[in-house]
Amino acid sequence: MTISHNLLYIVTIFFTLFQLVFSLNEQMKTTPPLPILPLPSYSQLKWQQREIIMFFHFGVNTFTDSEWGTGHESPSIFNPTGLNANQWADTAAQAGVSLMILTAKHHDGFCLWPSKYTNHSVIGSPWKNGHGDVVQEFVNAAKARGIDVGLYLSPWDRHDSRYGQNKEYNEYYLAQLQELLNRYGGVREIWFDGAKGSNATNMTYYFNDWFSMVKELQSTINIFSDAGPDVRWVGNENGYAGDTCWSTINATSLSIGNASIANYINTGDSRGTNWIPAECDVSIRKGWFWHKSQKPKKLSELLDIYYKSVGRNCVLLLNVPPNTTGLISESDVQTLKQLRGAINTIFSFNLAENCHVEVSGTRGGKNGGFGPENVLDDDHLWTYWAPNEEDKENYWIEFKVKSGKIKFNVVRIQEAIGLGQRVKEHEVYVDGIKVVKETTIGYKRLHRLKLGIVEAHGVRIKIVKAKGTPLISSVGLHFDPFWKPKVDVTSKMVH
Ligand code: FUL
Repeated sequence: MTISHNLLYIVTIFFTLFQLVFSLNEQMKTTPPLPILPLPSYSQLKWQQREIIMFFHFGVNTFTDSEWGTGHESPSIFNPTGLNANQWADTAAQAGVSLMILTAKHHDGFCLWPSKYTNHSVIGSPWKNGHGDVVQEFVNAAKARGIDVGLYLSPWDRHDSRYGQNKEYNEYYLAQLQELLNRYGGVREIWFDGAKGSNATNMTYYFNDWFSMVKELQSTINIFSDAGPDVRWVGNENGYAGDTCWSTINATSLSIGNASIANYINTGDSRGTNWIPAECDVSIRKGWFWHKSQKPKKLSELLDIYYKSVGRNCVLLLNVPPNTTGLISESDVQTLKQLRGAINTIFSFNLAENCHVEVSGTRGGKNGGFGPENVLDDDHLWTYWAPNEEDKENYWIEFKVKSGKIKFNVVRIQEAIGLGQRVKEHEVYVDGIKVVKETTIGYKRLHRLKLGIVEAHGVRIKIVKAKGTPLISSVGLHFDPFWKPKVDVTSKMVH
């Protein structure tokens, strides 16, 4: 071989190697950014995506027209002659609900299942001659429709004589927890409230024992209480989360059942080290139990609740109480149908899809896998726009209408919370005019524009402050025909 042959040989090898490295580089995607702790657990992420959960308050109160039973009710008054849990589950399915929670026992102590540890239950009722089990029927109906179940077992018990004696009552309560969590298959949420009898303020609930037992028996369950450990209370029963709402809190210093924590849990804590997102419990009627004299809330009220719960990074726990027949009243069924219909009307169409999307920058450049196209796909968790870290505090994403204008009044923004909740401050501009200046985003933030309906060429979302790089998983521009702002100042907008 001559020298020139050798040279040619070496050049060819170099060229092939170069091509190989180049093509590998082409295929290689940029890595996702590091998470910002704390993170949600697998079960908390599933819970968050449910958006609406249905609550069923049912028991002796249904028959005595009361909210808090005394504990002295005779089981013989519990007689829901037409009870049909399939109708409850059909109502839930129709409302797009994937989890339904039942009051297995409320403060009156009456058990909707035949507990081995008390006679104060369905055993003593004429319903099915004492052979009925509401919890079982509830579970069967839900499972048949692919709906998950949750249970509420009231710690406060106004019937049982052991209440007030710490050891005896905690043993009784734990025994019932074991019955419920062993007997009825998978339970996805368990609901504990901290209420106590005024005559038994010394009663101590052994929450640590209860929580450990629950986790031992049900691996994918979420435990709800004022302060978690998995889901926290939102601090009120109107269904309203704070305008600022972090999924994080510092839980260790919080005591369950103490009203003084209401404000803290309403907004959460940007510096919280525990991921414990909030659930907004509210009833479709005034009371939690069914009362002949009460009617369901209006659609506009329920939509307001939806925007202030789901639209503020929370899950809505909507109570729909069965009546004395054992059915969900037709007026409630119709109201829920309207609510689901309205939510679908508003959110099934995203006007941002008619727009070009521009951004301040993208992690890993155009082909890195973190481009703005990710905010318009169906994955609201694991595909997201990640801005370029260099653009610190000047992150923006803009939607420009391809032709003409878009008409909308709702802006939806979602963070990729699988990597932590990050955004502290954000703003929305419509054709250059600031229309929203708010704080947190979280899993889902919905802004109904105070201006009312706007017609615009472009919308820009600015992330003003965040813990690290913000990760935006979805954006929507929607039209809500049901919403009428109090003052319509559309005419004041300058285009
Ligand atoms: C509270 C209870 O006192 C109410 O009766 C209702 O069950 C509500 C959901 O929780 O703690």
